[in-house]
Amino acid sequence: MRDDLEGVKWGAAIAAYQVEGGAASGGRSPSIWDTFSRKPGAVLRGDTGDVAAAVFENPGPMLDNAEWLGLDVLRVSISWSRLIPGGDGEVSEEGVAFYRHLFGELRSRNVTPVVTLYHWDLPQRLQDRGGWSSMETVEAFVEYVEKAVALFKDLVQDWVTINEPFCTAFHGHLSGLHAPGIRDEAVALRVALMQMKGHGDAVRAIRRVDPSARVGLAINLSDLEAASESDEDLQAYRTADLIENRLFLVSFSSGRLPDGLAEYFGEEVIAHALEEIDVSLASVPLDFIGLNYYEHNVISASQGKADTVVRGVRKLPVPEPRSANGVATRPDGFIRTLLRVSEAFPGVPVWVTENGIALHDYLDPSGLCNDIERVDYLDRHVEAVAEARRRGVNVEAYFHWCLMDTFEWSYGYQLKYGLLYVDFPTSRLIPKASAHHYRELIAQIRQPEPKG
Ligand code: BGP
Repeated sequence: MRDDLEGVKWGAAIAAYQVEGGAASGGRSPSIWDTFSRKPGAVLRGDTGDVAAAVFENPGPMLDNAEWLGLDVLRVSISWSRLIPGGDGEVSEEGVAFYRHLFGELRSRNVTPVVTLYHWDLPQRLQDRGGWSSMETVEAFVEYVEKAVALFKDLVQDWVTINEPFCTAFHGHLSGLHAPGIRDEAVALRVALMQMKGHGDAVRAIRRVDPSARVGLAINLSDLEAASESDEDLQAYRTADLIENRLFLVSFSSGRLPDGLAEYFGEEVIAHALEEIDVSLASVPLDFIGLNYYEHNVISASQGKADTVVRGVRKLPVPEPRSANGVATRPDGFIRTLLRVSEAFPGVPVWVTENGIALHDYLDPSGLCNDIERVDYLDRHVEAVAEARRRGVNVEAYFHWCLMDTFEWSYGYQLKYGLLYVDFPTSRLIPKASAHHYRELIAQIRQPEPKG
């Protein structure tokens, strides 16, 4: 056993819309991603999650692979529109049966399910009534959360309320890169704050229904750096940090909006976004804070191609090593971000709810996927976890994104993050070199130190 990693739980993550498929099966109603992926130009090549990795139809191979890997934990999400097809109201028995089977089978394989309640797939019916900018959605979310926890509390102890509220707010409602594809800055800020309300209310609801549950949230933070010491670049860096990081880090941890927001959005937009919302209620005691870490960015004042979300900012192209979608591989940024999140949430254990690298993976002529870049990435990021722990960060769990290749949102099926290669036409799963490596790594870390 490596002392510096002792007790860390090793896992992987997936999300419902990205792997389940069965979009029209089992009584499921459309989510905003079903609608969005059909909009011409929204997703690369018009790909959709209709079939994805066919986990709804046949979860067995995924479950067997999670066991074979020796995972302690698997982070999955519930498709809200599979469980409650109307968005609110009646629960679908077929939806309940699917998730009871999934969670029960994981447990029987000694893999503990960690369940995300909202991973971006809002029922379309709620979007039609205003989506996340309407209080109806927040209320429906809390009702859905209460039902889900009551239905599954005998099988699930660990809940993540919302995945990456930044992306839902600013990619779903400003850059338009994600569903529902709205482009309106004021709406994006409103949605950010509505999710803060939704999170706080959901945590309280979970504790009411199951006082022994463990509850957290998954925020994505980027490690940012100013391109130069010039006033313009430093200002751009501060603005990017405000919108991408501090808006969420400060609000969720301290219950107040970070300074600088009024200067950026204007008083009127903020006042509207805050209607019926008390930000102090977003800061609730958590059992863990989930961090999704992918990005390190160098920020300059915008000249040329501007950022799709933050005004006046440009993210410079990064040098190698980088992912297939141009994201820098920076374990040092991971360490800094782990330190930052644990300072913001003193005493709260940190769970790395996602971390991984996109590659253009393929099967070679021998039928193998030799993803050596991911093997290296895993080694360096697991080392970063160890280093952060040595520096006092209580990292309790690490979930690699992703257990398997997925429908990767607006990148469709082109980008691959999986430890398991998915042959999409047959939904066959083939462990990549990184899966074999992760399996050995986990086994080695668990191995008692030889005596003597
Ligand atoms: C996170 C999402 C995941 C997955 C991952 C890929 O934002 O929670 O569902 O899509 O990102 O990262 P990227 O956005 O870099 O493609």
